Amino acid sequence: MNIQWYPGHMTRAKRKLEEQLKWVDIILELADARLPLSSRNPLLNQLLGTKQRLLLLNKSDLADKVRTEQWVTMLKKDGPVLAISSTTSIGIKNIVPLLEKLMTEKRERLAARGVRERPIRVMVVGIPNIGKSTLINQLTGGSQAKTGNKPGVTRGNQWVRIHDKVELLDTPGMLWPKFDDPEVGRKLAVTGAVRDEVFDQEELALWLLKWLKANYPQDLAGFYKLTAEEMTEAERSDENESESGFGLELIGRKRGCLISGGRIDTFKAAQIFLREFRSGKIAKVTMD
Ligand SMILES: Nc1nc2c(ncn2[C@@H]2O[C@H](COP(=O)(O)OP(=O)(O)OP(=O)(O)O)[C@@H](O)[C@H]2O)c(=O)[nH]1
Ligand SMILES: [Mg+2]
Repeated sequence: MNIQWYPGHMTRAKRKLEEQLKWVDIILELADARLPLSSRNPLLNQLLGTKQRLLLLNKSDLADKVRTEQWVTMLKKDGPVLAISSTTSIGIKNIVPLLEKLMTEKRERLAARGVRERPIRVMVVGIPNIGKSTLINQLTGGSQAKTGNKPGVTRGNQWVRIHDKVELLDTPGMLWPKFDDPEVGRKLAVTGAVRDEVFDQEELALWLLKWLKANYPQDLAGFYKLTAEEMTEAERSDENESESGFGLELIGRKRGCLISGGRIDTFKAAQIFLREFRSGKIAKVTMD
């Protein structure tokens, strides 16, 4: 799938990242704990070269806890990893000590060359809306970095000092121009990394509904108080794609999305469903 929407500011962000890289000691890469594979930019390996990296699985409060632990264990084989949550402060206090540990060797090298001790320079990178600015505010205990519940909030790069030990560089979220696997695009869209205008919201919601039914059926049924009969009804709509929208009608009925003539506003139902999913209220999910 080729993404026609690769916004200009992301191209600029990429160039800027390459420029800033030489000033930076460590990269803090934020990925989504719900998508430990799909939310990592495949271009980063080329862009960052051999620069030290700490991987943070953020939004772990929204992910399947057991699966997150499994992912951390697996990903640790390639380098340091922490599961965190920037809004609930899970894992936050482990970040600075780990950065200092990772910096020890470089510090010693710099000291040997007579370079005066200076704060560790850390660049925070990751897909849009993953929580880079929120994390920076959490670490500084302030609100210096602008945040928002939609992709594309941070535009320029901004340095923020945590204390005398660490300086953080906030960067705009970056996606890559082409998703080889269309599933990756959908996963990124339902978790909020892609602007809503890019995908047809009803199609996306239907895809998610199907996915939840397959992977977290009890959570789905529990949240929308779906009877066994209603779950089967939703399944039938899967089998008959021409009647698609049926699953959304079910959600719409539960949420009172009515239009004249007693019909269901499936667009509104899709929006509500996606919003409820993103808030983590339906289920704590891991999609990779
Ligand atoms: N549930 C949950 N929400 C989070 C977490 N971290 C960030 N958020 C929310 O995610 C949204 C995006 O956060 P930002 O910090 O603006 O994201 P960003 O990565 O800076 O986004 P861009 O600047 O657009 O690239 C906000 O609504 C945050 O409150 C987390 O760990 N858990
Ligand atoms: Mg930001």
